[in-house]
Amino acid sequence: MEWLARSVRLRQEPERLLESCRTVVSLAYPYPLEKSLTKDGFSVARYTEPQKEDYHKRLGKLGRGLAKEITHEHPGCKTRVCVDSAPIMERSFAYSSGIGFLGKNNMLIIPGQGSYVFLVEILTTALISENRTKPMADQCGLCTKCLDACPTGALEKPFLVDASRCLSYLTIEDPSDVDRETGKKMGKCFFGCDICQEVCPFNKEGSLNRPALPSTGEILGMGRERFGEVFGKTAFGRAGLEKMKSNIRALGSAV
Ligand code: B12
Ligand code: SF4
Ligand code: SF4
Repeated sequence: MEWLARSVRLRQEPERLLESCRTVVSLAYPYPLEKSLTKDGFSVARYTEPQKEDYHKRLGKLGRGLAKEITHEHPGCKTRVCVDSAPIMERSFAYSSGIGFLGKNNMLIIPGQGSYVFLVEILTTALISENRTKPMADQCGLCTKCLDACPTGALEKPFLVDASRCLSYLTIEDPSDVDRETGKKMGKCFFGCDICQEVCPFNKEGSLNRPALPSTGEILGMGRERFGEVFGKTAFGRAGLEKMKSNIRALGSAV
């Protein structure tokens, strides 16, 4: 992920994304605790919400609706909406805006809500200064559950994720196949990883899992056209059919 290192400065300077930017409005949008399962009991990360359109598009639309309200209140101002789509450090801005604290698992955690939230920013040239809250103090205390539970050791130490070992990177972003050793660490989940959030006491327990996906066998048998029909508009569309198939093959359990 060299692109990440190359854009660190840009990520901290929103005025490079929107000239004369004076305010960053940070928003968090929750997604369900429920885990989506395949008919044969395998799972995917919760953020994927496979019944819905990819969150980048969905939340982009919502964000642009809010941006219009800002323009209405501050005529002539410019706005830009970012949802995981622009080089901006979303968690840092969310933290600075006081909507949550950063957990040792690197996630933005909102006490009472947890970390299963997407982050969205509205950059604007308008100066909006009402209701500014202070950054929230760390609430992890002595807990190290996420560090202890990470199956690959990607969570090397508090606040540091080594992307090259993170199952989320390996099963979504990395174009190469997941090796069998890593596959064994994936448990039942073949797309993304929620382990360092599942163990976190700030995320409520007891959600029902729902069988919302075709079986792994059916996915393995899909052609491009069928994949497009079933998953084309979802978060899986970005990774593509071949990556999903390769992840399924890598699972430690016999599929
Ligand atoms: C690249 C990326 C990844 C890479 C991570 C690479 C890396 N090492 O950061 C990979 C593919 C591994 C990944 C995985 C996941 N990601 Co991701 N990812 C991003 C992305 C696009 C950029 C992150 C980035 O800039 N990283 C660089 C580092 C330097 O910055 P950082 O992540 O913000 O983390 C730093 C801060 O926490 C920082 N810090 C900053 N200020 C402060 C202040 C204090 C006081 C402290 C203590 C710390 C602190 O310490 C960290 C440095 O190590 C963001 C969207 C965005 N544009 O920000 C989404 C984003 C961070 N991901 C998100 C999600 C949901 C995930 C997954 C949960 C997906 C999944 N279920 O599989 C996992 C979780 C892994 C984990 N534990 O972090 C959400 C997080 C929402 C939230 N509640 O925090 C984001 C914000 C996308 C979104 N718009 O919703 N992701
Ligand atoms: S998402 Fe999974 S692999 Fe990545 S840091 Fe968290 S527990 Fe470790
Ligand atoms: S599991 Fe514990 S240490 Fe990790 S983020 Fe949650 S409260 Fe913090």
